[in-house]
Amino acid sequence: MQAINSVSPRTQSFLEKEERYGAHNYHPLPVVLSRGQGVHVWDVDGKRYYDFLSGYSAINQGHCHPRIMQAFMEQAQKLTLTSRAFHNDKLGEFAEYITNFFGYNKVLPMNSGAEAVETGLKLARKWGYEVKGVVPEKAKIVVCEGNFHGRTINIVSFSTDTDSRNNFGPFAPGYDIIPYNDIHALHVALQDPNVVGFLVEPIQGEAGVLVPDDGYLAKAAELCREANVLLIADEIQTGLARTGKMLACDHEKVRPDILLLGKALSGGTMPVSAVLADDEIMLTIKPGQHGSTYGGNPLACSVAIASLQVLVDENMAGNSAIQGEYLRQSLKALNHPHISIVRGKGLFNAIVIDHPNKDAAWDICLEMKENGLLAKPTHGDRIRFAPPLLINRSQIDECVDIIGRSLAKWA
Ligand code: IF1
Repeated sequence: MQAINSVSPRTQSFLEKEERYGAHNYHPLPVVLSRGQGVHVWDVDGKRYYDFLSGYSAINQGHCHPRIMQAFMEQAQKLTLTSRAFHNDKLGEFAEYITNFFGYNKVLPMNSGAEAVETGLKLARKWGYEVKGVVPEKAKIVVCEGNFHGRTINIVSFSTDTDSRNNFGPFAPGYDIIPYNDIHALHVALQDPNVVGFLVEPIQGEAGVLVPDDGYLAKAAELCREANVLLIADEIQTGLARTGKMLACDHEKVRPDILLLGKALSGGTMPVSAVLADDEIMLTIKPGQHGSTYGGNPLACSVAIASLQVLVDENMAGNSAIQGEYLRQSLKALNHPHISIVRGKGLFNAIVIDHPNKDAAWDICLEMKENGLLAKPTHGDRIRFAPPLLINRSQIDECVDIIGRSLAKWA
């Protein structure tokens, strides 16, 4: 069945310009957004939508949060970039704030998520050689099948997704890929004395919100500790209240040795990422050995402090837990024959569409767009539902109604 796909001439003109002049590295829904506030976005024709992607969880605090905007604007008028060749009056304040917030000795600020991941991997190797005493050039990092950690050549070197890798080789060595959610496989991999780190997403996002078994992360942390291997948690998507706790690791009281944050660290205003670790690890990197022009810039630092403070002051983790549970219950109550799975934690959720038409998930997303809700399919048959964390119960009711109506003709 073909979903309605009405696109105004105005929208069409934006689509054509992007298509003509922009690289074709994405396949977006045909909607052109020009405004956002809280849980809503508006397109160029003035139509309002619920945002159920939240910029891949960068907009946890909601679009254009007033306090984050205020921090952004105040700092933007004073000082935006010094480079790390000089000090600025915000970096120390941010470093103190975020290390106290998460309980680590030190922070290393970067920009994109991929840069935070690269930093974590470099730290693990340096620690491996200089503290653990691994033979030069032999360090190995264990990663999981179905991972998503970014798009650099090094990171796609250990991706298992064909699209991410195809014709981008040669790839970087030094990675051992094991199945996700498989403690035995981890146990076996950790027997190799050259392993310095285990890089893992507490919940796999790109894979379609794959929640591992209860206890997986805690057990993995224990095995890493026993093997003297660093647990590197990629909380770039799962962190910052998305799953109903400040960190997804908090569900199992796990404290990673290296914590990677990004996305919502800036409330969606600009790329801000951070790597947190204790001195034994962080101080292996000396002046001149790693960095970035924009990392730790005063604008990013001011925005990051506000973004974290808003999460706490508005109890977004608590709301994420409550509304997430309610959303999953309500989706299950739809009892739809083509929704085979509803899964997630907090407001990090996905449904799996079971339908003979392999474009069904895409067509359902087009239908939901017509009805005022934006979500994006992944891996063909999965649709992520991850609204901003300030969504309330009556808005969830409205959204589930939209989802139900959009699915109606597929029954
Ligand atoms: C794209 C997915 C989400 C991430 C984790 C690191 C990064 C990401 C766990 C890198 C980024 C993105 C990037 C975005 C699509 C997206 C995504 F579907 F591909 F998997 F969110 F679910 N670690 N995730 O999820 O962060 O360098 O992008 O700042 O279009 O590539 P980045």
